[in-house]
Amino acid sequence: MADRTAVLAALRAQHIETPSWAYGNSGTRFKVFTQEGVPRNAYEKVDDAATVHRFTGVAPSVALHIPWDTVQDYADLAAHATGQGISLGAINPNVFQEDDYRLGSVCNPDPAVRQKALAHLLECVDIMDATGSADLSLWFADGTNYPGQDSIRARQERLSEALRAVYDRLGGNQRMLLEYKLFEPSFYTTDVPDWGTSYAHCVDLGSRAQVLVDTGHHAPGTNIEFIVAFLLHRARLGGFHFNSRFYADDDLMVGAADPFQLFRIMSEIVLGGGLEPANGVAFMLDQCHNIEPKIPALIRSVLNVQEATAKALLIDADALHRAQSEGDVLGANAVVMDAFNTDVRPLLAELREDMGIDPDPIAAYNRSGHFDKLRAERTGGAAAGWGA
Ligand code: PSV
Ligand code: MN
Ligand code: MN
Repeated sequence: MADRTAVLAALRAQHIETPSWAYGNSGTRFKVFTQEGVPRNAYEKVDDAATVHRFTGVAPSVALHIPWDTVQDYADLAAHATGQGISLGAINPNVFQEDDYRLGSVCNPDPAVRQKALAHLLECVDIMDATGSADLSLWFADGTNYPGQDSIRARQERLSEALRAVYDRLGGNQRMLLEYKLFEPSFYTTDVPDWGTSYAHCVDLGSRAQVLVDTGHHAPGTNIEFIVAFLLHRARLGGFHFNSRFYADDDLMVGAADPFQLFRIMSEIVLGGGLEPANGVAFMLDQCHNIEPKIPALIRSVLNVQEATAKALLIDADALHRAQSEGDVLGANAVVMDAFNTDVRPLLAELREDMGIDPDPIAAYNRSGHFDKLRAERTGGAAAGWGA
């Protein structure tokens, strides 16, 4: 059996970062739904992330999206976060929401547009210097809609050039995470469509360029845990954007659509040493809560990651290795399934009591009256950016 004390210690040490944009109003291209009590600015988004941390104990940082979270003084925002018991996490530049980016950002055929996009990416590294953030999290909407629209090869050259300029600007302890996405908003080609493209660019750049796996960015049926195992083995797994999907980039709560897939991913992480802080795997959420209340949805999501991690930690690694080396197919599979089928809720309740927080974070949040306070205080909440 896995050592109980070690399992509890690993769970206590795990950090799950929430995204600022999940706290604001959001929707689909059909409708942005407004909710009561949502944050009106970056400071209030930080406050909500701190609330999620207070009730879960394992979500001590919040990712920012620039310019959605633009403030006058980023060091002041970082100090505000510290005062709330959390820190500012990954910085996510936005090079997809201006008319200039119709044909792309850093891959655009127009050098002036490429220059504008690059300037924004570099500005985001300046922001990282002020916030103390370690990770620049890059997602490009770049691609084409029609065969012949642009040269696939030329676009790769332009991408390399921009990434190199940004990489060379990073400070010694800063990293670049390069996210891939199969399609959308481009439907014919996407300039970073898959982990292989991201990996190749990262290898060209250097060890501080790492692949970011957004779980919603794959074709249906993709074996995401294989990608995770491969990247971890090659020391190129920078982190995750967790969410779940039924069809495409649904950005629903992680673990809601396929808890078994989340467990399989976390199993590869645990077995490959990816929970060790030294390996630098960032566990981040990238979700939108269009129809459900946001803070409890984020608490639920953090708990879902934690439950999958706990089950993965319960895998009896010795028994698994023994079965694997003996070629015992059914035995090896049974070890993994035993862990998945374990109810870890009592273990996690015990962990939370040890940490001095309520064993049932959602019930505790609902009892706290916090939402009534937000509803009364905050009027005219901000859109996350997606619907702005
Ligand atoms: C768009 O697909 C996206 O969901 C990417 O996953 C980014 O990480 C996120 O938006 C924030 O820019
Ligand atoms: Mn993402
Ligand atoms: Mn996405």
